[in-house]
Amino acid sequence: MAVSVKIDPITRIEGHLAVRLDIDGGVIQNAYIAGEMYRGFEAILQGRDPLDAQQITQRICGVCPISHAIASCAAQEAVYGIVPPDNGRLLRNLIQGANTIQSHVLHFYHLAALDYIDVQPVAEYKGTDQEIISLKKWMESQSGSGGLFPLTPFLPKYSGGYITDPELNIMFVKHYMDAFKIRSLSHQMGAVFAGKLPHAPSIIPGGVTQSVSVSKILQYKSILDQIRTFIDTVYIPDVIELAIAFPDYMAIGKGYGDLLSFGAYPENETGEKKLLTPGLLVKGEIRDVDPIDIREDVRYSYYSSASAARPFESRTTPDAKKQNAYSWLKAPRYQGRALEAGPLATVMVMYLRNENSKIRTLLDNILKKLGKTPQDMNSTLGRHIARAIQCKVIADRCSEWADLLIPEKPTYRDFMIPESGRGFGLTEAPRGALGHWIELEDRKIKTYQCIIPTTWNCSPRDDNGLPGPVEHALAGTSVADSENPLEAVRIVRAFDPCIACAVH
Ligand code: NFE
Repeated sequence: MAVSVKIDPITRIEGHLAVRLDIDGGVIQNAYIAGEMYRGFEAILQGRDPLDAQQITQRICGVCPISHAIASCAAQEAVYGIVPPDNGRLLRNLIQGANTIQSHVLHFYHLAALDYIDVQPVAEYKGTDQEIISLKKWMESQSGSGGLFPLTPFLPKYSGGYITDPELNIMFVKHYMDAFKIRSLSHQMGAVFAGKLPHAPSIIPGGVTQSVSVSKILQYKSILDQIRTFIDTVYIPDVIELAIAFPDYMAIGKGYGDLLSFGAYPENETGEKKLLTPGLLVKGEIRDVDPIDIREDVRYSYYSSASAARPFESRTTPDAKKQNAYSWLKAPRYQGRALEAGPLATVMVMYLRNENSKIRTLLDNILKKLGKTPQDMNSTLGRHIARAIQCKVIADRCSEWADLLIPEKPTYRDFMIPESGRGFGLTEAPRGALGHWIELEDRKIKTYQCIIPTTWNCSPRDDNGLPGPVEHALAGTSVADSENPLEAVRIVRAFDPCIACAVH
C-alpha cells in the first residue's frame, strides 16, 4: 500500500527540518526534505562594514561558528591581499580543530547514538557507576506511570531494532555521559586561544588577536591529551562497535557517491598545503575543485531571485508563497551535480589520493575489522566512521600545531580595506565544504553569499528535478514499519544536518 509519511520536525539535529517520504511496498520511492525557517543573514550583512562579517556570520550557528569566521576572514583576506602570519594560521587551526572535535563528539553521542542504543537498561541498573546511578535517579524522577521516561532526549523515539545487549547499552550510555565532559573540554581548549567560544571575537582578517605564550600552549595541550585519549579509546572503538552491531547500515543510505571537499587547515602561509586537502570525487574519479563551477538553483526553493546563479551573482530574495517550492534551502550544484559534503568526502578524497598515511591506515584497519571495502563507506555507518577518523586526524595534528607556535611572535597582519573588490573563502566546517563570497562597494558589503555543507547535503530538487544528496540517499530504502521510519532518521542524522546553517 502506498503511504506518505511526514517526519516534522526531525529531532536531534540542528535547526528545523521536515522529511516527507512516499513509501510503497515498504520501500521509500521518493523523499522530499525541507528546511522550514528563513533567517536572512545575507540580507543583514548588506551595507555593513566588512569587518562585521566574521562576527555576524558566526551567529549563523552555535555549532560551527569558527568555520564561518575562518571562511569569512579568508574571503576578506582575498580582497585585502593579505594572509595571516604563521602564528595566526596555527592559532586558527587550533581553534577550528577544537570546535570541530566538539561538533563530531556532539554528533555521534548526543545526536545520533540514540538511534541505535536503548536507554531502558539504565532503569534496571544494579552496578556501582555513580553517573549511571544518578542518570537512573533522574529518569525515575521524570517517569510517569508504567516506567516511561517522557522527556527528551530519550523519548519519544521510533520503535525498531536497537542494541539488545544490556551491557553494551550501558557502556554506550556511559560514553554518552562522558561525551558531555569531552565537549566541555573542547570548548575550554578552543577558548585558550579564541578568548571565548562558541563565538570567537578574536578571529579577524589578518589572523587572531590573542597572543601566544608557553603557558597557553601547555594549557591547550594538556586538555587536548585528555580529548585524544577519549577519541582513541572510546569514540573510534564505539563507532566500530556500532558498525559490528548494525552491518546492514554499511549498505543502507547509499549516496550518489559524488563527493566535495574544499579542504582546510593550512599547513603553510600561502595555504597551498592543507591538512585536509580539497578535491572532488565524481563518477569514481578524483578531480580538482574549481569554485567557478558552483551554481545555486532555486526552482523548488522559496526564493524569487534568479536560479542557477554563481555565488557572486546569486541573490537571496525570500518568497514564502512561491508555487511548487518546498524548502528554504537553495540547491547548490557543481556542473549540475548534487555533491555530498562532509567528513566522508574529505576522508575518501584523501584516502583515494593516498595523501595522508594516517587516514589510509586508520580506514584500512577499520574496514579490515569489519570485513568491508572502501566502497562500503558510501553508507550511513560509513559517514560515522569517516567523521571519527577525521576527528582523530585533526586532534592529533592539533598537538603538533601547538608545538609549532612561537611565543611573542605576531599573530596577525595589518591591512587596508580597499574601496571595492570581491573575494571568496573556502574551508571544511565540521559538516563539510563551506564557502563565503563577499563583494565590497564604497568600503561596505555590497553582497554576501554563503554556501554551506548542509545546503549541499539537504538541498531540495534542482532546476532539472535532480534530488539533493539526502533525498537521494533515502530513496530506495526499505522501511520495516512506515509508522516507525527508523531507517529514514538514521540515514538523515548520519549526514549531521544543520538547518540553522543551511538556511542562513
Ligand atoms: Ni550549523 Fe555548519 C553546516 C557545519 S557550516 S553546523 O552545515 O559544520 O559551517
